[in-house]
Amino acid sequence: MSAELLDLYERMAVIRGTEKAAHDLFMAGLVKGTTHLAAGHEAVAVGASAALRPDDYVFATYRGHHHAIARGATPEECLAELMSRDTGVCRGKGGSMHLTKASASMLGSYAIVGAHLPMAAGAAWSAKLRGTGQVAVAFFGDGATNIGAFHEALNLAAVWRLPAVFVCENNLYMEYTPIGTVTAVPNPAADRAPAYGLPAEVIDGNDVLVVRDAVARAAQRARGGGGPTVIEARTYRHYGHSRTDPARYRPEGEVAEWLARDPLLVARKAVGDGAAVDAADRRAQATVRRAVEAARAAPPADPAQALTDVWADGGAAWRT
Ligand SMILES: Cc1ncc(C[n+]2csc(CCOP(=O)(O)OP(=O)(O)O)c2C)c(N)n1
Ligand SMILES: [Mg+2]
Repeated sequence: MSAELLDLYERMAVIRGTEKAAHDLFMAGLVKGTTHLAAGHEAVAVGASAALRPDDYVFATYRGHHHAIARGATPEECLAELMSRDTGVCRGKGGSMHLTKASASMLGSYAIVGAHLPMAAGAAWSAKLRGTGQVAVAFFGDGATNIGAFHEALNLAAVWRLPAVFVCENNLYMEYTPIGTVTAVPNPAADRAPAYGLPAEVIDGNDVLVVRDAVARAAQRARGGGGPTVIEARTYRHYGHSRTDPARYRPEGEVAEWLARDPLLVARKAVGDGAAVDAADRRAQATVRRAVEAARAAPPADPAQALTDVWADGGAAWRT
């Protein structure tokens, strides 16, 4: 049994539990605003983080709780943020769609589809200019590949040979629309990469080790001056698009097929020691239970904090 794989399993189990808690808190009316849950996508976040340096920059979408936690935001900070509590990762200012923790190089989640891809290119450019060896990773959905900003970011990153990694979480849907019905190529991210002279691979996004290895290869290439890589990780969301969407537009057979390839099940089989995995599950559940209790007990966001830690007054320390 690999200790590393068991650790990755537990990290995924913590995210899964946090997403379930976020869903339950939303249904109880305790979440302000919306939620886009990433249950089912855990292997992408945990596998990628396992391949990155702590100071590598990460940018994610509104479906980004898993990336924030994988980078080091605690479940408590995230749930408190969803509930607009003072202990939230952005002290209640961001909510579910804007989880940012600069001290963990989690440079945010973004609600505008595709908007963060050029930002990730900018972060990669800054790393290149400063010669730090950092890479910038942008996670985005399949739908984002039909947005102009995706193409602009890939082009510029290719021209300037930026240390960037573009990771598409292809969950087959953009909101309620199957991506295949609105896209000219079968692999929405990977098939566009050659237009910019970039290498690409389509991988099993539900296998944490496959993701780790693909991101490690891309990051190594980027750090060595080889430029950006596009990775298309095929995965599936277990909940609907957002809020209370029951996702009835998805064929039953398709859902069953993907649930059978749940990233936690895949990792459980690979660990091969049921007792060790059960113990990891219990630890993860306890972590999430404590996080829910702490977030529920936390004081509301303080209006006096509304203008702190934003760009205008945040200083430049986060950039170093
Ligand atoms: C520029 C822009 N257009 C439309 C929307 C509305 N919108 C929010 S999520 C979404 C679907 C995006 O799908 P995808 O990129 O596949 O990400 P997923 O939600 O599947 O993770 C859309 C169209 C938006 N937020 N921004
Ligand atoms: Mg999608």
